[in-house]
Amino acid sequence: MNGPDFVVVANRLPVDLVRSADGTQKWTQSPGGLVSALEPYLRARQGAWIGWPGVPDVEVDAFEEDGMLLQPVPLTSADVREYYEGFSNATLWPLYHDVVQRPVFDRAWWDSYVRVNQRFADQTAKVAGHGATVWIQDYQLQLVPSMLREMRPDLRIGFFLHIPFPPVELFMQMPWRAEIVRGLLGADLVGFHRPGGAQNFLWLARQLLNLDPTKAAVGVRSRPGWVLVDDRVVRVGAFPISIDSAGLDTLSRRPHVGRRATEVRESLGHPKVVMLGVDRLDYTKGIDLRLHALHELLQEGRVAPDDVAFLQLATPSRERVEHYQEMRADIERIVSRINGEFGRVGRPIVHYLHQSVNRQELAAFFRAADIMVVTPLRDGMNLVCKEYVACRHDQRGSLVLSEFAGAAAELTSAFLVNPHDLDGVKGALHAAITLDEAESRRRMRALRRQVLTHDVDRWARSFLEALGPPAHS
Ligand code: GDG
Repeated sequence: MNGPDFVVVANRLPVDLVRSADGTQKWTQSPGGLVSALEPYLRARQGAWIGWPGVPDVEVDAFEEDGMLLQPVPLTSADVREYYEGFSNATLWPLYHDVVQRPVFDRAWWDSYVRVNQRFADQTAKVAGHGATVWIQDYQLQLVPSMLREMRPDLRIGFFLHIPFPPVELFMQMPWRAEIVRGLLGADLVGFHRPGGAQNFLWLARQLLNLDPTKAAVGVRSRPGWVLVDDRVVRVGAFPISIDSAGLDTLSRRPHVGRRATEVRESLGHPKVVMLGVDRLDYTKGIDLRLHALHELLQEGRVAPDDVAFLQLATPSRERVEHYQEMRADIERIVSRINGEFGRVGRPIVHYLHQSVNRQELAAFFRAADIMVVTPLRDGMNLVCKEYVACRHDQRGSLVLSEFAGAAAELTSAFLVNPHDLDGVKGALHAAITLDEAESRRRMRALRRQVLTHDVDRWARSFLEALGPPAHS
């Protein structure tokens, strides 16, 4: 029998291996937008998902779940340290996010990145059926397309980058810049969130590899650029990702979510205005600067302490990477400063949760919030702002959104801010607080039109259509 016809390759499997204290292990679902978007394709075409199970130093066999083959790729503790925490999260992540932190260029980490990418490519080459479509995800696996093509020229290979692709001046700092561009060009289609990323990449193909890519402007889900590599056409396009908009809309309408939203507002002390931030605790997300903006508004008396509560959910993330430890301390310091100066007994201003909550609770937070504050210094897309909009079927609530999130290009009815401009952020928060209801509804209606008609299924469909039918059909 031929193997799977549609293969997703990602750093993580859609399930996590969890080990209990007694040594037993079990799989738990780690549902994310990507899994639900790709599930229909995985089911319709004998599908497989290749990825790391999330625990180092274990060998686990492939297994089937709901008609999909899950193929674990093992990582040792050293791989996790060097390939994942090192090269992926302390080199590529800061470099691609405009050098918000200084990227570390470590040769041993690069070697590990190459080795682990080869391991993913080897597993994929073994699993994929003849002529199958393989969709490789994200910055951890940028060398897999060319490694895989080398072994399996029969495959149709797509690659999608979930984080921003940086300006060329920044990318040029990378010691292994040509290797990465060559790695990506193993794909038939390389996808980015924004046309700018695609254009930067095409420019680098010329500059670093002496190729002759197209120069015309790349469209959104249309007019991809292309470049000829060894007589092969590689297309390069923009495919902005989204969320399961209808699913969240339905969840947010459930009575228990509404009741919980009311309870949350009560627990926050019934303020006039509830502000909300939801992020992985990451230095790109600008959590500290939104708190600084709030702090100054309180200091200046433009916002009264009794009128406002700020709920900040900061999900633990990459806790062993040093940059993340420093940033956590900074954020926690500003939270206590605000509460120390402006809180009262039983009534803090900032309610800070360093934990994750389930989807229903998150939907209740979205429904409870008058103002959603999303201020990343750089973000490939940012799904949280779209999730907030999808949950506001009551057409209430305002969104304050950084211009440097990919989503800003689509959510133009938000209060768009430059997160580096603290006065601008304060102005936008103040404007959102004092906005009249008719204008607020007008903006939310426009945001909902965009989010409900551009969902994650449209993203997956547009990418896979551009990638074309399986190579064997
Ligand atoms: C990368 C890119 C791009 C967060 N806390 C909880 C929770 N979340 C969910 C959110 C949202 C997701 O995590 C975060 O997605 P973002 O897009 O905001 O950010 P990254 O994790 O950095 O994602 C980004 C994305 O890839 C997709 O391409 O948009 O630019 O950086 O869905 O809701 N979910 C639950 N509990 C939590 O505590 N259930």
